[in-house]
Amino acid sequence: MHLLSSRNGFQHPVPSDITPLSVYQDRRTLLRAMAGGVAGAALASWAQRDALAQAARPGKHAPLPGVPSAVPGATTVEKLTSYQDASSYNNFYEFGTDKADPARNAHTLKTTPWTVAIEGLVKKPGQYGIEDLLKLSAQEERIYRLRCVEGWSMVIPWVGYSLAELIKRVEPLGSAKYVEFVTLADKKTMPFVGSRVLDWPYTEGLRMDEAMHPLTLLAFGMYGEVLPNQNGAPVRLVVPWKYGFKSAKSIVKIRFTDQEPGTAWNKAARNEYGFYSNVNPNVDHPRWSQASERRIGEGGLFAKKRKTLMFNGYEAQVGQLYAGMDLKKFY
Ligand SMILES: Nc1nc2c(c(=O)[nH]1)N[C@H]1C(S)=C(S)[C@@H](COP(=O)(O)O)O[C@H]1N2
Ligand SMILES: [Mo]
Repeated sequence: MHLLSSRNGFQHPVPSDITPLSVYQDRRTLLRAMAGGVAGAALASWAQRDALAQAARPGKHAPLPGVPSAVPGATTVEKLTSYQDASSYNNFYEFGTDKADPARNAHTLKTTPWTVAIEGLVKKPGQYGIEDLLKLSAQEERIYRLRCVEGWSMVIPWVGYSLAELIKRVEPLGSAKYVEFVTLADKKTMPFVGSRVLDWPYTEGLRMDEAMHPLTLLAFGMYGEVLPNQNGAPVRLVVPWKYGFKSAKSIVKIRFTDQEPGTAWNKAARNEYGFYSNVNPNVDHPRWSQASERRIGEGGLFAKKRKTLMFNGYEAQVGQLYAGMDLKKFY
């Protein structure tokens, strides 16, 4: 399947004072060369040094650089979560329900070969190989907050491109109103598939306009490298204005449909998790408040609480998608 037709859609450059990871790395190399020297100290302000320290490539996986994203809102200026935390405190129930389980168990996941099936109400269905998907559009670096429904949040530099790029390429029919994401459910490599916590495979869904929103990211990497298995290798979704569980990991199928698709957590607890699952400090989970969060890396359970922002801080970009909807009803 050939996906590499010319890239349409031009990009509006936006002002950004964020230095891309690759530039940090170059500076870091330069600083190393000047190690210990007075000139080195003068060159790097303390703030710069912090940035250098936090943006160093972890060196655990193959490099996957991305150009800084020009999508409005795609880069927050907050301090990054450490790679160590982002890759060891995870939700990936196929590998266990404890936050430490995915990092411990996901080494069995086989990510090559990998294909993603495109199905349903679409002109160009088919099996798309991961290598073709990787090259379909320029890889961008985006720094997103990810807010889990359980109340913790992280700030992660993802690498990927807008899901919209893929969607445009496969040409959904006018009748397609929703997109369903189906993830791998392989009993041989995923020890908890078959357990009764969830219905397998784990599935998720978005309304077509949500799926087409430029902030909806098809992610292949983080911290300048390909995704670790526990973070959803080789390809996952990141929908930054929704609770973390909408960001389906290890996707094997994308299906276009005219019906609102079922979703893993809605099937498991209908009154607790709705289809939309937009981050909303004003709508409580039936068993707890959603008004505040703790940032991972700021002291665990003792971390100070931060106020959760409407749509996780992406209201300016996505609020319009929900104009006129009762968000208490469509939770
Ligand atoms: N296939 C699959 N995808 C999944 C999950 C899962 O259990 N299985 N957990 C979700 C939840 S609840 C969250 S918070 C995020 C966590 O992503 P991270 O571990 O990369 O931070 O992944 C989401 N995607
Ligand atoms: Mo989550």
